[in-house]
Amino acid sequence: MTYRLRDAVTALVAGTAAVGIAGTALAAGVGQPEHWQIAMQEPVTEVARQLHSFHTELMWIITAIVLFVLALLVVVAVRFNENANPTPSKTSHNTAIEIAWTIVPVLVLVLIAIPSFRLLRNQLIIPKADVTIKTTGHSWYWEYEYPADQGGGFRFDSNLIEQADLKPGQLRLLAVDNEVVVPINKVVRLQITSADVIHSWGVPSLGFTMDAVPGRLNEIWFKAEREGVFHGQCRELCGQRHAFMPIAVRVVSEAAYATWLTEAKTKFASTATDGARFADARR
Ligand SMILES: [Cu+2]
Repeated sequence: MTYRLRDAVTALVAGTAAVGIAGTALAAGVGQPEHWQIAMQEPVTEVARQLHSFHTELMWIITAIVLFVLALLVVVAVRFNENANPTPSKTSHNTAIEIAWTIVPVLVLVLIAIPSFRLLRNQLIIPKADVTIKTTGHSWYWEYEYPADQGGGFRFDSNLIEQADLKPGQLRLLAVDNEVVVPINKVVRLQITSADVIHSWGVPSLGFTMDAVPGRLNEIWFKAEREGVFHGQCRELCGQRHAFMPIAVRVVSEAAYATWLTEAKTKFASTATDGARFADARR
């Protein structure tokens, strides 16, 4: 019994220490997972930072509750076992305690709800967008469309690079042939839908995940504060190749974005004929 108790306490202390560290030093991976990572990937948007601090706050609350319950269990085991307390009390009700153990959890939930709803509001209320992009989930790849009125007017597919074709530096199962390119420090509104089953577009460093549902247009937004490539994956179990439809967002300077737009217009399919295409499809 004693060694089990000691193990439990050791595990709890280690867990608590990990939680503390996870909030700061071991936040690992910029835009990608890393070996032995125990914390979330580094945030590159305000919302992702808020998500992380909310996560850390919750871990402290959970840890306090676990330690409190553990302390109660220890008291019960030590003071009220058969040897220490041969004649048990026949008490079955205590109004004061019953009121307390109803109200205290309610207060804890309210305490959690306030920052939670604040975060949801920040995620769901989309600020005025500088760039709008639409993505469509397909089984099993992502399609991106840059509307003509945003300086785009093209669309392309973003497919996984198979392991045999990886170049040095490209990540297995995360690298794609065509990355979504967005400018740094600009509000990007991403419209998300699906052409077949439910997928989900999510990039941990950006702090967003959103379902891609056929027949529905969902929206998220992000304002990336750092240049680089940020990886994500489909986050809805969507079928056989669910694990093979990664997401790669490349954040670049405004000048580089303008250059990329010009190149992309010649490289990718134009959306100018979409009206005719869909009319054809309906016939
Ligand atoms: Cu999917």
